[in-house]
Amino acid sequence: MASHWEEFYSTNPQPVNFENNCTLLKNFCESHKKNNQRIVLVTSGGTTVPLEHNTVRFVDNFSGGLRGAASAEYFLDQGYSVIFLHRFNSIIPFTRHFNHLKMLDMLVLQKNEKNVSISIKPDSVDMLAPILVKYQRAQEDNKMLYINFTTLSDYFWLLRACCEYLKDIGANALLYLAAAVSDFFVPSSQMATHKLPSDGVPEIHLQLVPKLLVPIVSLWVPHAFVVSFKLETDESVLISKATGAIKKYKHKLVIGNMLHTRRTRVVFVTEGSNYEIKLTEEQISNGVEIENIIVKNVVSVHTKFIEGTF
Ligand code: 9Z3
Repeated sequence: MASHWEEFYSTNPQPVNFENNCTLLKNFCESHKKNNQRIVLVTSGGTTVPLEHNTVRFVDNFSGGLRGAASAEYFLDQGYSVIFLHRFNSIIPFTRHFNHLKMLDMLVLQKNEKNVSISIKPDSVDMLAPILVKYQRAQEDNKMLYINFTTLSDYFWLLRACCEYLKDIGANALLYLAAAVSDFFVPSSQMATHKLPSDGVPEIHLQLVPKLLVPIVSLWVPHAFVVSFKLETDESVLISKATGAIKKYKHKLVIGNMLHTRRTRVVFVTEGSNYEIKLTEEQISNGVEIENIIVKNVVSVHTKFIEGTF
């Protein structure tokens, strides 16, 4: 009998552009494997679950993608190559510093009868320059691959493809699963073809999404270091749920966070122990991002894992 996750793949078609993304992933992993380079897969942003095949309505998962985008930058700082598997139009590394109108506010337009030119305001150069340096270095050294998804099904297909190419990287591969993945979905066979009529209360039957951590850890990348995130809104269940995930899926580390305090506090949960990372008032006022500390801690345990001491 096909497992729950196998059935998901057999009933949900590949996303458009899938083959092209596989080629990008293959080339990226092969080129970094040659240099014995560590590669991190950062997943980021929320998945959508369509309610209609011709989708007008969908159920979205909470996540703007800041955790993933900031972490991807800090992994680059730590020398990792990064596959950034993110929700289309969510927050992405580098440009996150100039979201919305900020970028336009940094520009000056000069115009005369003959020419139009654009330059950066002198007081913005100090902010832009170090980010531009990092971005350009990552581009030149081919250190960051951007792949995007929208629906839960896109995410499933692309995550499995990432694992297929990361398998050869062995213990140098790190999976950092920060995306907010829906727990419920409408199976393709039960989904309405057209926009749900609004002349009555719709009956929508959601089913449980298969847990991909099962095949990830046991089949797809059995030698990689796998870190998942756990999001809760009830503090009293955070540690027990995170510990439960470690026991159930047998991966190495769960990072627990609460919806309203996720920017300043997380809990690292491993088998048999847990510890908290909390920003101090001073760190917060100095603009320290918790992802910087999370990534340093994750890199340190990944190193131990590679050395066989974790
Ligand atoms: C997280 O817990 C992330 O830290 C956040 C980041 C989504 C809270 P933002 O994008 O937020 O920076 O605003 N991600 C995992 C969420 C999730 O769906 N986890 C599943 C669960 O909790 C397990 S994989 O059951």
